[in-house]
Amino acid sequence: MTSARWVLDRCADLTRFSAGPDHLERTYLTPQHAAANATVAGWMRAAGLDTETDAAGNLWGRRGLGSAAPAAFRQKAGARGAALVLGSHLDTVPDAGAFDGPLGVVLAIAVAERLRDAPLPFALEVVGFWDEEGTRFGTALMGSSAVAGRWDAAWWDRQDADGVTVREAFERFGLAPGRVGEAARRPEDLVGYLEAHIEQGPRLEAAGLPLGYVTSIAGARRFVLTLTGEARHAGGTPYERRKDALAAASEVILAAERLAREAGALATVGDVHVHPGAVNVIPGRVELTLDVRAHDDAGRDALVTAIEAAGREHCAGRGVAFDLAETHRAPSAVCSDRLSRAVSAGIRAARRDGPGEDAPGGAAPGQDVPGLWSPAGHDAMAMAAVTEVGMLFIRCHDGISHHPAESVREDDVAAALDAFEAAVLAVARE
Ligand code: HGY
Ligand code: MN
Ligand code: MN
Ligand code: MN
Repeated sequence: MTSARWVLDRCADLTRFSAGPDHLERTYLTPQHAAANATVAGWMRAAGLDTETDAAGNLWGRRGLGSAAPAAFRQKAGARGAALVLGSHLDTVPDAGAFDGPLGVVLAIAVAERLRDAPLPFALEVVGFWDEEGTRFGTALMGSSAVAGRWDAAWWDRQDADGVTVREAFERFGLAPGRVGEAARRPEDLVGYLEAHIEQGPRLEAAGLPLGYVTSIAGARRFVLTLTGEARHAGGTPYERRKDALAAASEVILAAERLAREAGALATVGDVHVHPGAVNVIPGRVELTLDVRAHDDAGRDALVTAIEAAGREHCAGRGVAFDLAETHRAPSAVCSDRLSRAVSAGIRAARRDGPGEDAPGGAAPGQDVPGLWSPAGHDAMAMAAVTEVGMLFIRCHDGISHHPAESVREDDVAAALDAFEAAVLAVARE
């Protein structure tokens, strides 16, 4: 259970926990969540970890300081044994690939097994977060936000497509909403958080590199735009009398794309619902989802403002009302220099060129190891609110992700295993 093949096979195993037989979709507080937790917990226990599900439904495997740890380590780790946490998420987007999230969790379990008898000056924990994607309830990072002590009470009333609220879903899953605060960790309990994840973009492949470290992570802002015109007869209504919500929406979508390109940022309309949706009725109302992200929060927020202004202008020109409701806002996060050094040292060790001599945990990040900005969001963004975070990026084929064709090379996963293990040891050497 410490090989790349084992890791890839477990990621394949997890694809059986899905809402449907013909596509992969595994979401928060569903039967698939419970089944995946049970299976992954078995792998964690086989790696010598004690397992538990926390008050937000996240799965944890924990190895205490262990009797092998010298007394000095106990002192350094503190009474409870401050923990280095390794992990990622177990939930998926609809029609997902097998590696976005699960690869980071399973790889962390394999590294815990490799380090099973290593005397570490901290407790080692592996976490499988839930609801990183926000697929079921339309807001994301709920599991890791609970751990970071950032649970938002407004989430309780969010509903899924069947009208089930987060509160009801908690209760049906066997969790007590009133106890969600018990999932929160204190900064003093944590040595840091390390996450291995596929890049979900083409840069490592274009550079011919298997691994990189992450410098910072873009925080997305997400909205539901509601455009309200008038449903009318598709034949009897002349154009000058129309208030076509879908025609207005098409102008808003293209304006968002144009403004994002000009800003060097990203805006995506991922879902559109048209009412009433009949072929012979002019669309009276359209709902669009909008995801906006940029290299920094100021750039992102400026783009949101510009898209909103363009949306209001296009809609006004067609007599269509424009409404924008924010559903998610994640702060961009910066990976710490300390943990980026550890990840960089790990990448060097995996290349067999060993950590640099000049600084603990290896040469400064970026000297000979690629540091990449992540336009994709990760649980590390939420965890950055409570501890230092570092990320290891793994090349993925053609940058494909959020798609069934998502794939990674076995040799890259082998390198990632070596790098992640070496990164943990670099933190231990500090
Ligand atoms: O949307 C994202 O960036 C991440 O995959 N949740
Ligand atoms: Mn994702
Ligand atoms: Mn992910
Ligand atoms: Mn839909």
